[in-house]
Amino acid sequence: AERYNARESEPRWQRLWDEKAIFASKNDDPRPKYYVLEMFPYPSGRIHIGHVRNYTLGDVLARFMRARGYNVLHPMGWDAFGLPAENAAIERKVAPKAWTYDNIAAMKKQLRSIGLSLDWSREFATCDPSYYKHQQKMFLDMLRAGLAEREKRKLNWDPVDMTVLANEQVIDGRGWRSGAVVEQREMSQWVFKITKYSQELLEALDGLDRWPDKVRLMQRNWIGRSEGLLIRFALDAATTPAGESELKIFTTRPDTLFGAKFMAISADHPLAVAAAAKNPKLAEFIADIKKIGTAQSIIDTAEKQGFDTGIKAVHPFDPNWKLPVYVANFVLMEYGTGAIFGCPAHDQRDLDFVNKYNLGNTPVVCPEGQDPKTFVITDVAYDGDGRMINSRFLDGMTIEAAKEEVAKRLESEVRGNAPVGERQVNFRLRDWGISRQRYWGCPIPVIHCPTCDVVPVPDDQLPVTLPEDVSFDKPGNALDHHPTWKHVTCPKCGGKAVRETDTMDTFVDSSWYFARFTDPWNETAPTTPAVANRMMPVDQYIGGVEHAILHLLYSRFFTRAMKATGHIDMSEPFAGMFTQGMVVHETYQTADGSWVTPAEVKIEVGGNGRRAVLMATGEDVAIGPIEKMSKSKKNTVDPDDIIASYGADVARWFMLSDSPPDRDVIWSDERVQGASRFVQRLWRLVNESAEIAKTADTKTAPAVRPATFGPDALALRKAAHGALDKVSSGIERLHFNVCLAHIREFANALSEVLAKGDKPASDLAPDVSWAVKEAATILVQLFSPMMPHLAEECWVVLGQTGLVSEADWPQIERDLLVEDSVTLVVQVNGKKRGDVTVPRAAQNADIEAAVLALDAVKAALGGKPVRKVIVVPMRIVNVVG
Ligand code: ANZ
Ligand code: ZN
Repeated sequence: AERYNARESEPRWQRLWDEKAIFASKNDDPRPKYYVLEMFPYPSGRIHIGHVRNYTLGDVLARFMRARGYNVLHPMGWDAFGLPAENAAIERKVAPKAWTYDNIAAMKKQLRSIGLSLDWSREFATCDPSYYKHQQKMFLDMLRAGLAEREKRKLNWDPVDMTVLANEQVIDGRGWRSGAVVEQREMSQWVFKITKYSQELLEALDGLDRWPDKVRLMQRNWIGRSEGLLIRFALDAATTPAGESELKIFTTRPDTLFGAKFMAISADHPLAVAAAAKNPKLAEFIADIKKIGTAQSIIDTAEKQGFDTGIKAVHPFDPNWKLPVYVANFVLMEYGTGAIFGCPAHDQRDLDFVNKYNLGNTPVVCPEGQDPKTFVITDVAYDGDGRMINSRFLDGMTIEAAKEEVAKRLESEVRGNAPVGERQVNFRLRDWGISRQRYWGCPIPVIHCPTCDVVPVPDDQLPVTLPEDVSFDKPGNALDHHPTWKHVTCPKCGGKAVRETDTMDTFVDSSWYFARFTDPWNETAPTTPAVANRMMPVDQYIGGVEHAILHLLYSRFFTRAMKATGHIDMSEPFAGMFTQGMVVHETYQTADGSWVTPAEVKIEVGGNGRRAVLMATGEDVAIGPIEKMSKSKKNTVDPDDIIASYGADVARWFMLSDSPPDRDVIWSDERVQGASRFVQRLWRLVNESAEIAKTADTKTAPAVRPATFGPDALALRKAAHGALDKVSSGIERLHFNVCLAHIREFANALSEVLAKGDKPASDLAPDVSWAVKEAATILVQLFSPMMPHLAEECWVVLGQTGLVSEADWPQIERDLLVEDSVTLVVQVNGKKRGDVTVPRAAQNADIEAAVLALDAVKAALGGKPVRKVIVVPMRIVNVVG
């Protein structure tokens, strides 16, 4: 046969699949559904190799489940709002809309070239008014249901992108996109009340047993539930500004109360503000520490600093015990009550603090086996288990018992009508601020009226569409600068009013697109609940671990909000979640330090290992570490180039074969070439098999299955059905690299049969010819999810009708999976001496003979005669001497 020509074949099959629309799924299909979804792309302009991996993983599963008889839903769309479109408008003077849709067209063409089994009939972009119209409707539903609110709060302001960011979007104190140091500003904004579901979002994680543990753990930590005690400390009147009389703190360690050395409050705490009003030095200190920002990570790493306000707090168990109140840079206003008591012996931050200000420490928990008299803390706080010491009535108790005792006593102690202590559960999770001061996003459908305040846009006036005649001459929000767009009449009173010019965080767009895919044709509602309830949840969602918190948590919340407002009847959108690894590559750097792309470099393998040479000049380049592909290090490969030189199937096969899907895969040209050679090998193998099968059909063997199979045919059939079994269960578990190894092994077994002796193929026994055709057919079906184009071409060669993409998955003949031989344990006088492997059908006499011939048995008998041999079928042989 001629070489397989992917460049000619791949587009041809892609066109045919398209014309026949074989991947379109129907909502009234009576078969069980299976919903496979990969995180939809942002239309940046080009597909990168990470996308190819992501979509290939999903495609293998989709094709497999389709062959298994499921009504597979495998849609694709575009996460199309966002800042880059505005940046393009500023830099290149193209309209964000035109830029976005051009990119979509280009990327769609690229996606098609990968041969994905996608249902394009459901495609949409989140910037389509026909999509965001429903998002606006749901916003209004959520407003009515109390799940959306307007709130004034201190916000993270990104001074470069000129927008507010959610806490989740601030990484190490910087904007997740711009990298600029984030500032704090007090502003009004719209929030989604995700905290109403804190407990539920946490608990339901237990049921998501097809999610990676690490993702569930990250969500758990993000939600951050802690059980503790709220304690009202009285303030010593003589030292306290007028109007203030107590300080409320939140602690998870009430057991450590007798180790308290100081109190600390946030710079934003009202008591700090009151004290600063009378103390300019304190005011100056507060202004200073506010400069570093209040992001958690900054606070965790910054040096602990405090300022003694002079105020004293009274210990709740001892009216004569006064504790100094500091303003400290490591206490956050946003958590708990914005105030703490510090117990330095058992909290590292507190210890660093007292060591700096010479406040001392008293250990109150002593580790088991340690003498309390010699137990001292110097630089390292002890946060482990132990017994209470130096703690009056708590002494000798466990931590748990002491916590309980303190809680009980303070709960029942009343000061001024209220208990001094109160048990409380706190969550780190904050409500989701969704207002963005940006043009290219979904408009928030409300109107601000000077008389009526906030007025929702009436349903029949949706969508509120974005104006297209916008200018980006000034920084900030182009919607706000638009001459006419925001000026409207109030729907309630008819007076002059203005539209909300903030748009929604683009994470809102991606929080429900999976539900929209179930019926994107519905013009009047976001979903058709009966359809959404049948097609959801997504059975297998696949995407990067970078979305483990934000996108996945928002989607879980939004699905609950849709449930509360009647758009769907379930809480969890993703039954199965898979986080794929990245595609990584070596880096190359010339002597002058500039990065060069893999395409410019030739790798030479010689005696001294691998060497990289710049092809243009012949100069040596340094091989740097393997890193995530990035533009800055130029270590990227372009999917278009790969597909043009090797074909999509090779790229798919390589990425599936080289490492488990959840790990990083190292892109290597050498190994891609290996995959390419394997494609040609399969092609030859199938062609040779087809030749034999032809002979079998027409000359020596009947087309029907032979009644019996000889040992050679049987061995091949066992290899085929064994591979079928292993690959089938492997795909279900996304163990693709293992599946590919089984396919290779099976291809080898088939090759060996074809290569046996130098007999012409027509001389193969009829049962063997029949088995060869069966094996080749199974082989093609096994690799068809991974290399669908090659598989279609091979399907034709094998004389099969229809498309392999539409064929049913082969039936496994289970009796072929039974092993031929059994291994029995051999004992002499009850003691194990070894084992013996015999044919499954062996008679006892044969087994006895085999056992007695074993050297280990002879040695154990030491020349003594054998009295008896007992065979326990399939398990043990005991020789009695
Ligand atoms: C006394 C104490 C003693 C504490 C001890 C810890 C160890 P989680 O588990 O994260 O909820 N804390 C409370 N509010 C805070 C705030 N706004 N900013 C900074 N820290 C704050 O942490 C609860 C613990 O974090 C609380 O328990 C409090 O310190 C501190 F040996 O109280 B603890
Ligand atoms: Zn009005």
